[in-house]
Amino acid sequence: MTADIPLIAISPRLLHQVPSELGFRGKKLQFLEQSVSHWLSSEGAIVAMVPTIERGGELRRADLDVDGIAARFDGLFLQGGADLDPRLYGEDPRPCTVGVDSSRDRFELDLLRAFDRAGKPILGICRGMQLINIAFAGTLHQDLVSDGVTSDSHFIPESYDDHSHAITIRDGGRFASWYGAGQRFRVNSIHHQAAKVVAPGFLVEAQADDGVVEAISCIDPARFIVGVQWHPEFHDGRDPQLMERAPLMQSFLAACSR
Ligand SMILES: [Mn+2]
Repeated sequence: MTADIPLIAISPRLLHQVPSELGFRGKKLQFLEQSVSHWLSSEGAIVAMVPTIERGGELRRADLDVDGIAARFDGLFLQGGADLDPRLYGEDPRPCTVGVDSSRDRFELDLLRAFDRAGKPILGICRGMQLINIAFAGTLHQDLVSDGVTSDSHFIPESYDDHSHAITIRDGGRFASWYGAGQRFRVNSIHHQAAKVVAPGFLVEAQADDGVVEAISCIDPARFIVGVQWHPEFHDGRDPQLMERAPLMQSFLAACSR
């Protein structure tokens, strides 16, 4: 492997109950949605998924050396997925919180903290941004509509990756230097939760017109920890109106190469 090609770790999504037609009787799957790795690969990264250790296997969680993993990789990429357990940010789960996967939550928090200890860059999308926010003591809206934050939906399941809305880039952050302060873009939106209290030490980088926080980053310029609420992996050029995804990925990979 060439030293200047960044090697990026992706944590898996977990499928605890595999549909019987797939043939994995009684087994669990750990998986990656391919547009995520295509986005990383399109800018020259080498991508590897880092499986977790599940209860019932031959290994125990304690056998997983997350610091060893963080030492080997140049950066961590956190995918989207199920809602985070609200107990992680001090709330009881309400019925609007769905599909909590506590084993994934614990594993990704362990990984995130290990990469941060190692001083390695971290980029999170959707759930990944929410994970970053709560890892550094922020909180989430369990549901944007029932919390009265917005009447506009940020989540239209039947439109899925075709649904988009406008955001505005705020002054003074990394996104302002990559995209221009005050610039407006359309971004894809597939989320019903979002940051409520933004983690101390983090900056709001972009917001939707209803005020929903759409991007955050660590204020410390030496630590590249960035989250976006949208899915840049779906901004693949099919819809030319959507925000260009390359400057974000190029900045992440440049930080990973340093
Ligand atoms: Mn949104």
